[in-house]
Amino acid sequence: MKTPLPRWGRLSSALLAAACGLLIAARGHTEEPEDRRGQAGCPVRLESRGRCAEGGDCPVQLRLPPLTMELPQELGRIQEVLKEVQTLKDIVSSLSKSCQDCRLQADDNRDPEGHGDRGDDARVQELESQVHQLSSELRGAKDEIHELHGRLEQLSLVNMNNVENYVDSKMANLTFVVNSLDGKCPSKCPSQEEIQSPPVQHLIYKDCSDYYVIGRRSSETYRVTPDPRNSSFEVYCDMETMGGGWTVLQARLDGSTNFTRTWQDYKTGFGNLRREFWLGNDKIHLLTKSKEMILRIDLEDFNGVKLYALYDQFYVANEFLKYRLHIGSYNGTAGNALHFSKHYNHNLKFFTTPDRDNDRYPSGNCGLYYSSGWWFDACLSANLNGKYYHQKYKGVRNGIFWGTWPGMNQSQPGGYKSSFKQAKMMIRPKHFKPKLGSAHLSRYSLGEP
Ligand SMILES: *[C@@H]1O[C@H](CO)[C@@H](O)[C@H](O)[C@H]1NC(C)=O
Ligand SMILES: *[C@@H]1O[C@H](CO)[C@@H](O)[C@H](O)[C@H]1NC(C)=O
Ligand SMILES: *[C@@H]1O[C@H](CO)[C@@H](O)[C@H](O)[C@H]1NC(C)=O
Ligand SMILES: *[C@@H]1O[C@H](CO)[C@@H](O)[C@H](O)[C@H]1NC(C)=O
Ligand SMILES: *[C@@H]1O[C@H](CO)[C@@H](O)[C@H](O)[C@H]1NC(C)=O
Ligand SMILES: [Ca+2]
Repeated sequence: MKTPLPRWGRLSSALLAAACGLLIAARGHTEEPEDRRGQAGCPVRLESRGRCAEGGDCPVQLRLPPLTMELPQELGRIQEVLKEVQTLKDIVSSLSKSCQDCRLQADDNRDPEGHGDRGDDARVQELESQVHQLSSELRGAKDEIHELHGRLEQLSLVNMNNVENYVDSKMANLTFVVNSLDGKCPSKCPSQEEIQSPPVQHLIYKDCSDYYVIGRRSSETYRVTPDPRNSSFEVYCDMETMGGGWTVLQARLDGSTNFTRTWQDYKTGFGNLRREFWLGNDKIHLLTKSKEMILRIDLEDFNGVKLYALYDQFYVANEFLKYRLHIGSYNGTAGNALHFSKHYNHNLKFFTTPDRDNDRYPSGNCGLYYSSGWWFDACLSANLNGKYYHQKYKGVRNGIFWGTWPGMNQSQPGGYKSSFKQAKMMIRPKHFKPKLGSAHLSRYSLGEP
């Protein structure tokens, strides 16, 4: 005999969603953060289903929670890195050859002492061997990844980022070595022009704090190069808040920029750096990779209340890892809405946009429902990219939202939702020390030993 399975697909997803408390996006009136207290994660469930046969035998369904694992697919990236190493090695050997050619020329029309040239030659060989060593270290990194592959159960995203950073720092070092080789050739070498070598970067401002350090104190746009292998780009620097040196990632102040955008828009950034904008996930990734960063969020509501949140660590992974968010511990006055509770936690979540669903809500797209790109959970206790409302509003809570704001918890389901006048996200190196009161620096002690 055959038990019919009517509408199981739909029924099961509804049950699963209910069991996991994931109905937030589907039902506007259940979206308050505190509605979720007391619910554990989605456990393994055994439940009866369908009509019981005579004699009490009932069909039973075993449900396992979905399992998601991050596989170290940077393996593909490593191949690219090794290719890049080969290219760099080729550059080194052609540079080395051109230096030798050039030395012969130089011997013809210069003083016979020529110690410098011999020194350069030795230097080239030394650098070449360094390059070889580095490339074998890169192979070591590859092995390391293979080993990590074998220990998947212990693998967290943070580990992967460490490996990525390790490889990246080796690459940066290698690039640096090759760049310095570029300046070692005797100056009259004619073939030097033909050699395609990376430009030597003399002054690199990785983020706003580097401009602060050289004495720039006005809040405006500056050009930064967080990673010398990528092109530089403009950022807005806040040189006033809490000592200054902040690179602004996001700003809302008047609703002039639409934040309901595609994955591609959030990737490259949009808006006006002097008003409202999203800097762009690729740039945010490079900035947070170049130095250990802290995050500051400033918020102001329409009653003039201004509060802030500080996170002592902030890292956004690359596009391959879906710009996963990593935040450290909280301090501040606005409350820890990015990590509100076990079930409302934006930390370690992927980026989701209306056209790219990477959230933890199984039956829909939080980005579509809440009209923005964000590191959605299932779905949110904070969303600074929501719509800009000029006053309180009703309906779906798709405005700029910070769940720990004073009075936020009192709003009734279906009632008015509060809105924000200003929001700003910015980062600064963790070990940055603002110079407080630099007046004494201009005083020199003259005459005293
Ligand atoms: C490159 O690596 C070598 C050895 O690992 C180290 O001594 C050197 O300081 C590094 N250079 C840069 C620019 O990081
Ligand atoms: C913002 O952009 C979205 C998607 O293009 C569009 O549907 C929406 O109407 C826009 N909102 C405003 C206020 O222009
Ligand atoms: C940096 O370079 C990588 C690889 O070429 C590219 O995918 C990425 O978009 C670049 N990032 C920026 C901010 O230009
Ligand atoms: C939070 O910040 C304040 C002000 O900077 C500081 O005094 C305090 O020690 C910080 N608390 C923690 C837990 O870091
Ligand atoms: C809202 O939160 C505040 C402080 O977090 C608390 O004192 C108050 O009782 C809460 N109100 C409701 C209705 O839960
Ligand atoms: Ca989803």
